[in-house]
Amino acid sequence: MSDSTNVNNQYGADQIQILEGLEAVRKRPGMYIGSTSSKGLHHLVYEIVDNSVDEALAGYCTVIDVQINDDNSITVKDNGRGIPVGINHKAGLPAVEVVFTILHAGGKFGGGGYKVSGGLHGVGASVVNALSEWLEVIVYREGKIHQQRYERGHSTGPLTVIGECPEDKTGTEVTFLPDHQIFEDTVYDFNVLKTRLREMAFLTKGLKIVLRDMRVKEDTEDGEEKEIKIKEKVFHYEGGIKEFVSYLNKGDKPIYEDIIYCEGTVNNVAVEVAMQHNDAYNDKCYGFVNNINTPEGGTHIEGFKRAITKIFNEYARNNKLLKDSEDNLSGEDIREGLTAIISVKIEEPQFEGQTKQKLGNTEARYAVESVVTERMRYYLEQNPAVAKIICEKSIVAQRARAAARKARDLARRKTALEGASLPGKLADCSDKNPENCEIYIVEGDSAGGSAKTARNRATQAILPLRGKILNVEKARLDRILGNAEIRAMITAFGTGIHEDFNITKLRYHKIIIMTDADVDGAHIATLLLTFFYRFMPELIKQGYVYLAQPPLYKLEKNKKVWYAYSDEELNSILEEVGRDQNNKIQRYKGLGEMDAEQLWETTMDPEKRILLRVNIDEDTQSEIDLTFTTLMGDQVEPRREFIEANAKFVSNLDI
Ligand code: TSJ
Repeated sequence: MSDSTNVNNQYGADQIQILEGLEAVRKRPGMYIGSTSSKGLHHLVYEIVDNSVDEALAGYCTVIDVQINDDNSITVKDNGRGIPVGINHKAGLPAVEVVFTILHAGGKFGGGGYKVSGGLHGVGASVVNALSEWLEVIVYREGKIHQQRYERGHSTGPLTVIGECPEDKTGTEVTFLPDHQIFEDTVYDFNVLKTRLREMAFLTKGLKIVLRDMRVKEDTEDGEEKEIKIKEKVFHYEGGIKEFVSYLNKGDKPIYEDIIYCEGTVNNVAVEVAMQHNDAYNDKCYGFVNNINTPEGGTHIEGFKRAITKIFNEYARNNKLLKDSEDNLSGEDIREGLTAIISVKIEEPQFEGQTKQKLGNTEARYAVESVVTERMRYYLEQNPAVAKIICEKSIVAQRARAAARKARDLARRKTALEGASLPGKLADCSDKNPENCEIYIVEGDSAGGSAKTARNRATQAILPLRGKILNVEKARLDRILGNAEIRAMITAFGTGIHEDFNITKLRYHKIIIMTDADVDGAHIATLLLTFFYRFMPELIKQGYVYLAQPPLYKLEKNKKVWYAYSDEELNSILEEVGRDQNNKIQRYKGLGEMDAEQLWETTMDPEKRILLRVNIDEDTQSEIDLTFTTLMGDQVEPRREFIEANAKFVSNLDI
């Protein structure tokens, strides 16, 4: 290999061209990383890590270490071969410099394997470099340690040998500080990185990914004390997507022990599928293309669905589990309670659909269908007990679905007949323009009563809900549609559900969940969110759903009143007014303890109230699905964890 320090003479006309390329990235960062919000900020990390994952897929890297440093810079280190340092003749620069300074020059420098970063913004290391205040790369290769530094995309000097290392120590280490001139927010969220890196580890079996947070936490309690609490997570799954499936099924009861696994390559499309049924009713089939989630599905998912529908019908017929007179099982019947990961690796993925998250390649459909058909047929022959359990569950699902269809037809006809007949418990508002209108879904009749008295009758409707809300994760459609509280919500909203859903018929542009500020209240709120998420996801996606924030404390002093929505706020109010004996502090245990006037003042008055808007980040879709099911499942522990972590669904303070 050539001496990598000897590149000074290479700086010339080419370099100017290159820098112009990266200036384009700084001018329109959104074009390259989607956005300059927190999402884009985190994307920088994935963009770098993808390169190390490629090296792992090529068979040369076993460990990737990701560290959030104290200044919110990120270090990604792998034990791969090290980015080549020899001169790339086309650019006249060391290959590593080309990687960081030429747009679209990520990834391949010979050698086979798939380029993983095939997603929407898979544009590589040069984009990260362009959007970083500074970036440093260190390459361990051929017994030497090579280093180069860049500032806002410009190298500050040539690639330099800064030391020696054992011949067998190889790898790449990159540290970058996202540019505060570009990003609105430059603070990394450990949990966001954790979710994606865990997913990557599941999708690349055997690869170990470590995530560490080195940021100093200031201990505000004691004022002066600074303390370092190093958070570290290690993701390493020898079972790969099989372990992903059991992780996703954590909150549910599997109905058989195996995780069924199929693997194969057809026409250069590598297919890997893992699946298991649990006793729930929803279907959780997640597709990945080159390790990137495809929330909109696509040909790989279609191939999977076709294969299992065909194979299970064939098996059920051949083994007389399904009589000749009976209808075929539908795909939905077979997928009831199914958790599956469908992962394909493909050379040139084509993404389509509104958000470019749907796989379009037809060869992926064929590859998944053939691999799954062949392997699954064999598996069922070898495991008749499991085959029978799945067929029987599907047959029950088929019958339930027929009953549900009847119930739904009935419900549909009823709404048609009754026209706009609204639920009796609803105190509707008089304004008929949905943009002005809001509906409060209130836990309990007594709080509902206060809310009805307190409200602004023109624009605020109140729907009190009684008792427990049905857990839609644990019930079939016929029961869900038979539930009075759920029917009341559906008719009040006016949108219909599922395939009948029509957002333009929504009667209120704010749907506000108002529950007690305690664990039970949080649970009820989550049951409601789950219902919306499963049956009317557009309500959440388009930002119509809110959580009301009732106060926790009322403080009275000298006939003046303060409300506090958190312990911190109570303390700061006390600091201000003085901590005297005659302070009267009331802790609200529930909405019911407030009279109408207080409820209006603290929670319902649009001028003063605090609302939290509920939203879903498309990137964390599978995580949210998991969290909903974890919460709603049978196990108690994950449920508690969720309630504590509930805040993560909800952002966007809307005051
Ligand atoms: F994105 C990046 F460039 F910044 C980056 C690349 C960041 C990190 C942390 C690691 C990497 C990276 C690249 N790790 N491993 C590699 N491997 C190669 O670039 C490589 C090495 C050898 C050969 C070969 O054919 O000999 C080919 C390649 C692509």
